[in-house]
Amino acid sequence: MAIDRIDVNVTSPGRNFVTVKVTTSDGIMGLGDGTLNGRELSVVSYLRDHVAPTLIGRDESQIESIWQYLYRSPYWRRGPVTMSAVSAIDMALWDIAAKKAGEPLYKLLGGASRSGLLTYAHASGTTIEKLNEAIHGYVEDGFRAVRIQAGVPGLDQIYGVHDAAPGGKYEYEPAGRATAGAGGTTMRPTEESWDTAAYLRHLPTVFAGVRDEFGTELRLLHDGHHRMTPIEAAKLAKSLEPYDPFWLEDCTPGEDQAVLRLVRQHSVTPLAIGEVFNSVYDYQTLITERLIDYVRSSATHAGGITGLRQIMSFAAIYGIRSGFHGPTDVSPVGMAANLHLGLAIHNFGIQEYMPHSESTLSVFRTSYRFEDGLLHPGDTPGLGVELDEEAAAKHDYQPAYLPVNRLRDGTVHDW
Ligand code: EZ4
Ligand code: CO
Repeated sequence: MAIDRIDVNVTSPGRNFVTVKVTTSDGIMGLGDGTLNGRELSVVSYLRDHVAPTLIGRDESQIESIWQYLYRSPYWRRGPVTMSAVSAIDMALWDIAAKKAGEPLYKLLGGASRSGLLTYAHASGTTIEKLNEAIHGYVEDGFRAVRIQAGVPGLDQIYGVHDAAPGGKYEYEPAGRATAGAGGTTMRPTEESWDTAAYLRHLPTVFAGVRDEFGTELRLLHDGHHRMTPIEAAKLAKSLEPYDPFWLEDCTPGEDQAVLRLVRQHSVTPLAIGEVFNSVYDYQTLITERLIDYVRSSATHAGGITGLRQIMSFAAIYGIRSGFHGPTDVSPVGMAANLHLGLAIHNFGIQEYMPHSESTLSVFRTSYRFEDGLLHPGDTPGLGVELDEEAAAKHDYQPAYLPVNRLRDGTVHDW
């Protein structure tokens, strides 16, 4: 059989999503996620203009061969736009293969290595009290791990920090949507102010406040969002040690792999990096020198099931585990891909889970489930996600950008 059609769906139920639909000559349909937050339409063009025409008529069961073709044929290897497009096609082909086998995808990946996936939620609050309130909600829901982000006295809005609605959960979407300005103002990323010294002083007190309230058992994670210099990162990692963090994520911009040596020299706090990476080469130094403990990539940005499995096989040899990226900008299709792979691989660590909004879930119907702190991809053949195209068509694309971080002196800061 062969690939007959490739369609690209763009929808915006609360936030933007790019979904590929591959249809085979015998009428089987597979879905893949190619959502690249803030750069969605570049991936749409890449898929429609440069990928779809080259794949029509190919044998859809040759997943590895097609992956290698898409990786090598542009000449310009890697990069987030290319690899998000590769991810979308790869996921759709795996979805088709599993549907044809009549099995949930994880069974084609070697079968389940565990009964469910340890999962962490996002708790945040502008104050320690509000943060603790949010954590209580997640603990009551069964979560055994939470990522904690808190406001810093003297700083205004901080990336990833938002108080939960009363009685509700954290539904924070970091990408700001365009507001219709008079005469059609151009949408720009907002600029948020930042002060690393204040953050470094404050964060250990946040961890202390949470440990006081919840004791030692609950796993606590924290995301530094690439905001520190190497020595600042080392200082933070060291100062969090008494509170036994599960991990410190993105303490420095991950592309400068060698600086993690410095952080390692100073601290035993476990480190996680990789949500902005898109290939195994981005991890070469980090993995071979065991500079991280968890791989943060997602199937959506690291080349689909095939690309992410390649990274995890490499990591396995060095005893490094998964901590796949699962924010709301990874669509339910991408989330399902993460879950199937996570259930199958031996070096699974933890899965991030930021549940999608009701609006998103009315467009994407999922079969994955959360029970007793664990996620499971479900047993529907394939990835187990359906796209309701009629519902999707009601949500037009809206430009939205992530904010940019600036130090108080106005310098653009990395994150
Ligand atoms: O900033 O997915 O760990 N999770 C994160 C996310 C990312 C967004 C970027 O699109 O850091 O909130
Ligand atoms: Co992150």
